Amino acid sequence: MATAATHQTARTLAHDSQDGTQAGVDDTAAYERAFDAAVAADERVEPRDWMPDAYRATLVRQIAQHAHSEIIGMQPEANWITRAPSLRRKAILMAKVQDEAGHGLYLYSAAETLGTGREELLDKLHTGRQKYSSIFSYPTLTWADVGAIGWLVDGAAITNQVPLCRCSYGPYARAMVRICKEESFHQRQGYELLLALSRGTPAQHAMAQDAVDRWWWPSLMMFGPPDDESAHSAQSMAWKIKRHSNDELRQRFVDICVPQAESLDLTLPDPDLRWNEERGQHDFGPIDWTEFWDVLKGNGPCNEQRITQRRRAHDEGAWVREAASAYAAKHSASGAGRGVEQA
Ligand code: FAQ
Repeated sequence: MATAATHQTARTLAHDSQDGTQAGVDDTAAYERAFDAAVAADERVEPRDWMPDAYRATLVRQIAQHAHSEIIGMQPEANWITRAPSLRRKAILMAKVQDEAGHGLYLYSAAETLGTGREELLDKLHTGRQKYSSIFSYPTLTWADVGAIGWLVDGAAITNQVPLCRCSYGPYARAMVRICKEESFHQRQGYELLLALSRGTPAQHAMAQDAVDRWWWPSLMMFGPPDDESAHSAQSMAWKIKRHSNDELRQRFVDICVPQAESLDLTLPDPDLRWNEERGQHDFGPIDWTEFWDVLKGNGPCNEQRITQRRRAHDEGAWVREAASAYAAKHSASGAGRGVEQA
């Protein structure tokens, strides 16, 4: 049986070979076997290791979509920063929105380790060639939506992303550890916000209920299409990029939310939601997949607004990127100078 050290040797050899001569057919087959064995043994694949082109492309696709979701996801909540009802709520919301920018940064950096730069990925987002999560094409109509996003959207994100901490690709898995810690704080602030509204005046309770009514079904859609329509799940699970199927994670999320909704004294808007003794899980009603695919095509209530705002922010930030590049160039030139003097 091949040991971890053997896999590593083959993968390192593959890396050396990539640096120099073209790998032959026999070499490629050996690298593939070493890669498969490493994944089977739950070893992490690192940027300098040999990996199949399709594995690399799948990771870039998923990580890019994830990164885009984080930065587009800043918009619906940022919509309420100026109207937060207290200084405490404003400070919390600003910190949360800044965290999302940070998550985007970790994820674009993880994609860069696969050889795809941030500029290229942003260009694909801005020109509609890459997606962001369907959930961020819905509007935030009231202050309670900030609570519903924290409780449901961050809750769904954690359910989906905790298993990604064990993703086979090292840089993505490590980025997810930090992201999940922060998402956990985000989820709690949303829950606490909704609890305050739910225990407030009848009008506040109604506002919280209305937000949950609007965000529940789109949150379930976040997990992606049903397993039998999920184009990438089987291969991504074989590569241990994904550890669970879309439907498994969606079910886990429903089971987590039901008792939390009871504690919040809010109702989940699904007449078919009930405990199934036999399955030991909740049954829930049908999801409107037509709506999901329509949002993915760009026809959600806010798709256009989100991308227009993103492009504007990118254009307005051009001077920051130019200044940072000029500073880095100057710094590296003066750093090299210092190196010469010291030598
Ligand atoms: N929205 O074959 P599958 C957050 C696409 S972060 C849009 O099942 P896969 C934090 C999919 O790309 C939220 N598109 O795909 C936050 C594929 O299209 P393609 C984002 C979707 O990749 C909170 C096609 O459908 N999280 O919320 C969606 O195996 C609050 C077929 O689907 C992540 O990205 C969707 N919901 O599984 C920020 C987590 N679902 O590429 C701010 C990482 C599917 O062939 C505020 N990603 N599609 O054209 C994943 O875990 C996976 O990519 C899935 C989809 C599970 C999302």
